[in-house]
Amino acid sequence: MNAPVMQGLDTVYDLKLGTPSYVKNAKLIAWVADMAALCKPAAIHWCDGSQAEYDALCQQLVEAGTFKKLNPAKRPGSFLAWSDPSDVARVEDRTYICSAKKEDAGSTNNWAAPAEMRAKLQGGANERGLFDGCMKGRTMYVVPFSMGPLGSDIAHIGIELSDSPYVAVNMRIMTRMGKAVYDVIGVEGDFVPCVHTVGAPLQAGQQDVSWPCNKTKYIVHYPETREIWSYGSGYGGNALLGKKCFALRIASTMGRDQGWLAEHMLILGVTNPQGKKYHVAAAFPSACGKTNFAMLIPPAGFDGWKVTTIGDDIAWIKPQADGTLRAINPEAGYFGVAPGTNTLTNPNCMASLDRDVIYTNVALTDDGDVWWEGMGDAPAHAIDWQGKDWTPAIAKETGVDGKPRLAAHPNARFTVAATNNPALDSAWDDAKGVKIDAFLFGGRRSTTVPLVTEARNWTEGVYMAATMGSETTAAAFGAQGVVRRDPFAMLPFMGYNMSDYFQHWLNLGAKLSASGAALPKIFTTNWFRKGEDGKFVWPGYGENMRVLKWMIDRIEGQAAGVEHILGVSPKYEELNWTGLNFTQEQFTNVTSIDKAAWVAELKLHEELFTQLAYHLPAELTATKATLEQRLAA
Ligand code: SAT
Ligand code: MN
Repeated sequence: MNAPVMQGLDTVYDLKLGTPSYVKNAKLIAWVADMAALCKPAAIHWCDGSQAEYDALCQQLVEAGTFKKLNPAKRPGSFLAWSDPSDVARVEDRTYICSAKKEDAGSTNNWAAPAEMRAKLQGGANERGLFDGCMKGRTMYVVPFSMGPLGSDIAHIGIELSDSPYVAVNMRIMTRMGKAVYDVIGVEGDFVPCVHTVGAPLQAGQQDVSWPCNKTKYIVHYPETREIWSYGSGYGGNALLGKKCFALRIASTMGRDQGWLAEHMLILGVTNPQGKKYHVAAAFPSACGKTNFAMLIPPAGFDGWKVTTIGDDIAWIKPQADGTLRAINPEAGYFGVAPGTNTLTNPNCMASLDRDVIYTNVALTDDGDVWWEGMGDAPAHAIDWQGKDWTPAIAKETGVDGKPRLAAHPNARFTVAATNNPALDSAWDDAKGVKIDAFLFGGRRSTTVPLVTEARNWTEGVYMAATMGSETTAAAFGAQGVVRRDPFAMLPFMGYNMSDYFQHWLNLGAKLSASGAALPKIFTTNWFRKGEDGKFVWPGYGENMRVLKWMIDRIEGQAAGVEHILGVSPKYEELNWTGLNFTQEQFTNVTSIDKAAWVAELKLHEELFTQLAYHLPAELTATKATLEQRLAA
């Protein structure tokens, strides 16, 4: 198996696989040989996940010009990468769910027939595939990773083949990556195969660019065979295939088939002064403050309260025999949005970013440090994320639409290990996961949606999550600030038919209540209502603790709330206002329900339901009818 001679389309190809002796998985070895034959890399590197390997790859990235080593006195162990200006976010219009049947991908996903897509990517009778020879002149990294604590019943294994050393080092931070994974899969164990290429083969003697990528991009998922194929992008969610591709799109289909949930949710622990601990899983669309909420520091007036992070982006949740739901964070690091992060909005995050960080698309200061908009005082001079001189004056002169030119891309990111987080929960790596007490769904809405609402029951909670809307952000290519429906904050990450997913949630609720267990409560929040001056009314960030505490009071039966058309919201006096000057009038501003706006909102729900008509659960249509009756009354 070790020295196959591979017949490519245009050359005879001879490459030693160099499989390490500790790799014993037959399916893996055969697959790597097949993929090497297809992609034709110049070499294969089996990652062991060691610190020495990480350091060597970072050094290699520095030499290639992809990484700049930051000033070790300011940011020890840290690097900065600037991407190609065209490769800065997820590409939703290039993302495909290639299920055997189109209706199983559903109307919210791009679909192509698997055979057609395979011909395009791998090649067909008369067609040369995009992956054919795509890694020429490059090294193929074999990246073994566990999503979730190694060996946990809730965890799953993936192997990513990538020609990007940037991907290899990011994956080491974002997942449990390395040799130990081979022990978990042993000789016969299963894994999710993930193939990634930047799609920029190198000719002999050709000088490489610092961020290779291709104008053509394909982010492809085959749910039935649980495979991921990614072509042409080196960036985040397009290239770190453990994250959205596996942990959400592929895992959601595994969850559908096996009875569990893969969700775009943070998981936090909140401990009251008496030492009682609760766990909340919360879904927000990308770039809506999930990382901030997961690392929240309780404000004045909350002495003795503690918030700890289990995860900041993704939750895998499995029902247990006793009717409870237990959740793990499948990731091991954070790939967070830098702009807007500072010592006021997220002190724990800023502390996490002191050392051993990979920054992407932030600005480089003259003293070898990083800067981004919203970090604090602007430097007198910096090099922006596109490598150009930047000063506050230049930014003003060269800005567009009266807005200064940005030093950091609005979707600039940091990659950092969870273990850097001072608020990391002691159970974050617990193989058993944590018990979920409440779910929270929050969109970004300038109007209409109140600060916090508790659903009356599981079905109404599923309805609220299913019809959630949010204004778009820089995390994906396309227009920003437009309201779009984002069911469960999963719209870009759903691996199957959205209506089947709603049904899966309803079924799970029914199954759990049949076992007699108390279901987790479901809440919706909106931190983003704006006043007539166009400014956010709710202060957000650490102050969100006030809302979190009310939710816990509800769990404990200690707050009556007020019932309204949508559910139950707090009375002004039910929130602890110590240390914050927030008037009854401001509170009304963020909690009021404008009937006319809700009549219009329900029309948008109707549009969504029309789009999702295939397999739409009858319970949701009935819930909508009930809401309409309440509105009309
Ligand atoms: O680029 S990622 O998909 O990894 C981050 C995000 O958009 O939430
Ligand atoms: Mn996310």
